[in-house]
Amino acid sequence: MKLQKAVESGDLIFVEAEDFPLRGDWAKMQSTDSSGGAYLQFNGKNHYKSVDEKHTITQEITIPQAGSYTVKWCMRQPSDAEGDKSNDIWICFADAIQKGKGKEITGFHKYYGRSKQTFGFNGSIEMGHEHSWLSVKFPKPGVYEMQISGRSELLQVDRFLLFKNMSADDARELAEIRR
Ligand SMILES: [Ca+2]
Repeated sequence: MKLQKAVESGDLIFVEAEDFPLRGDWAKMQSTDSSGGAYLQFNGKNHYKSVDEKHTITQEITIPQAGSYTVKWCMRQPSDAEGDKSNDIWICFADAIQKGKGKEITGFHKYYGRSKQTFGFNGSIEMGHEHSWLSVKFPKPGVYEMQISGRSELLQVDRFLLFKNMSADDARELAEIRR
């Protein structure tokens, strides 16, 4: 019931990665161990330096209430990847207010996590040499654009979670209930 309440109140929003329209070297993979039965995999080369428009995909998300949300994801690295390889994307919420370390930031940022074997709940941005959770403020209810772009090869994204009025541990717990 707690999960249903969080979703209905708009405090918790799930965005399945496989619902993004495919573009560039992103591929949809079917898998029973992922939420919604599928995930996205980036089959392109590494794009560590800058965002490549060819691999940028945009999804419209509906935000029921104004507010500031923390952005986490469930991701997985291929099992034979080195520890910090195949673990990141570029992310941008162009028409909302993005914040890292409490400061307003703009454009795309590196967004990363670490998890092997299973899809792990995590997600931070790197701004220069600083690391931070990503927070996004939506000034009013409505439809906003969420963009991701390929950064490291073979990275797997199951879904994103946007949440407010709860801790990350609460969000992780609710995410585990809704596989
Ligand atoms: Ca999924």
